[in-house]
Amino acid sequence: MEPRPPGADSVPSIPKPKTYDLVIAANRLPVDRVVTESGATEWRRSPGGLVTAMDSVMHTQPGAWVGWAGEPGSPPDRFDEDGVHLVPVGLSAEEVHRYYEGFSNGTLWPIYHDVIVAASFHREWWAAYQHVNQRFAAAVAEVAAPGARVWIQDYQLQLVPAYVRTLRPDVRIGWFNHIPFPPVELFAQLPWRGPLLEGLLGADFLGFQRQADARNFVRACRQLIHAETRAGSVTVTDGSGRRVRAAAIPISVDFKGLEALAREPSVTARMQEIRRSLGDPKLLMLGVDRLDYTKGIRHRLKAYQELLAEGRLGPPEVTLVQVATPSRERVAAYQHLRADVEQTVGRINGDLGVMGYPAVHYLHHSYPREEMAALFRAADVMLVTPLRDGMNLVAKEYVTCRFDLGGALVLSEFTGAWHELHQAFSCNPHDIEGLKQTIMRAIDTPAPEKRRIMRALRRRVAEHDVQRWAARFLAALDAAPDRPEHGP
Ligand code: ADQ
Repeated sequence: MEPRPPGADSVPSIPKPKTYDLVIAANRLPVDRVVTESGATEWRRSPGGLVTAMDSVMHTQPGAWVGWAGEPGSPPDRFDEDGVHLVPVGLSAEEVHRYYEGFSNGTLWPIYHDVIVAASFHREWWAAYQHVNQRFAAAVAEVAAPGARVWIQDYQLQLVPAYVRTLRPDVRIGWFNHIPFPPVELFAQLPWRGPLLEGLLGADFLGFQRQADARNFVRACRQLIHAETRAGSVTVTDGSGRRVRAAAIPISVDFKGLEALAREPSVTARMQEIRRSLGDPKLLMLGVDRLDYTKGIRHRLKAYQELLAEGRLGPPEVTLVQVATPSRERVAAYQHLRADVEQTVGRINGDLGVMGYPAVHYLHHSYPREEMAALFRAADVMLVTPLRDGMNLVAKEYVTCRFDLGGALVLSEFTGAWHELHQAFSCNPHDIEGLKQTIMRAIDTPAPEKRRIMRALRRRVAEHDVQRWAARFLAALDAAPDRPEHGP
């Protein structure tokens, strides 16, 4: 036996990174970097449904979250925040342009939303998408404990499931699509349709907002890569016989938390102040959206404009508040949309406003949750009119805040939310005449009937909240693995 070198026992080993039984991967980390008044940098939790949902599953077991910190350049070191281990993934400015603004939001987003605007195809965007997805997968592989559950989010990371499987065949991989999955006729336009499907098939379980989305995915696998499929599952084409499950698990909101916030006396006071500051209108209508061409803001404004022009509605009795959160401001289609919406608002106010009472109050800001809750409570009619939307959480947030059973929800048939909230005042936003009639019906329906509708809508959201969504997803992921050596 070789003599051991002196001091061998005391040679320090390089510490391995800590690993976690649950790893989330999402395009963004759940925090934003803020610079305080003293010039110090700190991280603040970005409030959002996904963060709340993950709180509910991470309080029993510590988890890690892999994502981009939101600014180009080298990433900050890993750190812990509110009991979650955050693993920043770095993106160069060029990658932000090609992977995020380009492939994710200029190629995939339009194709997955019915090509409301034309999609752009660029090979260098696709190359960047692949590289960035590989980097996310490497970060996941490094922090996942043996046999961990890995939950990948959304359309920006569709190749991550297969990359992770190659690096870490021991982990269990789930992916959830927050946006629609398009019909095969549209998906087939993508020059990289095969690799995208193969990327997703690296998962054990794929979750979608609607059954129709899961069906579209299964059909795309059958028609475009000739995979063997059954209702709700696809057999991968690598000859292993492994089956991947695909099912609908619709996302929701934190019903209890948001309702408690809406009941706060400060929110009630703010709600009254909002109505007063708008001149105490008899009827307040509200739209709240990211400024995105999928949200049907132009169609909504057109219907409203015609109702005003026909004298069926008008200020000072009636007003519309349209809150439009700034979004993807470096993408051309979003710049055009903003210019168009702002011009239309200007025209409506110029033609149809009265002194001191604009017909539309347009706000291009992001607001804290308290302000949103106050706005929802103040609104007599909530207009949710997307042309296509995976779910639309605004619809669910509105009914959550209406514990008084007041208000009326106008909801587009083309949202995932409509499949759960079909008692709402349904509309097809492409049909401007029909949309006008629906708005008038939402206004004119007697209060007792509106209360009955609101009670039914609230019951649905209360029973299917975001905590239940996360628990259902993870239960489906645990049940999913279907390896030939273990499976039937
Ligand atoms: P989004 O397209 O961003 O999400 P949505 O579901 O409506 O759409 O969620 C927007 C969120 O931002 C809501 O929580 C809303 O309250 C908030 N918000 C909007 N405007 C705001 C403002 N001015 N200030 C502060 N907050 C504001 C994607 C899909 C959706 C899917 C979600 C979740 O496109 O279809 O419902 O993911 O899966």
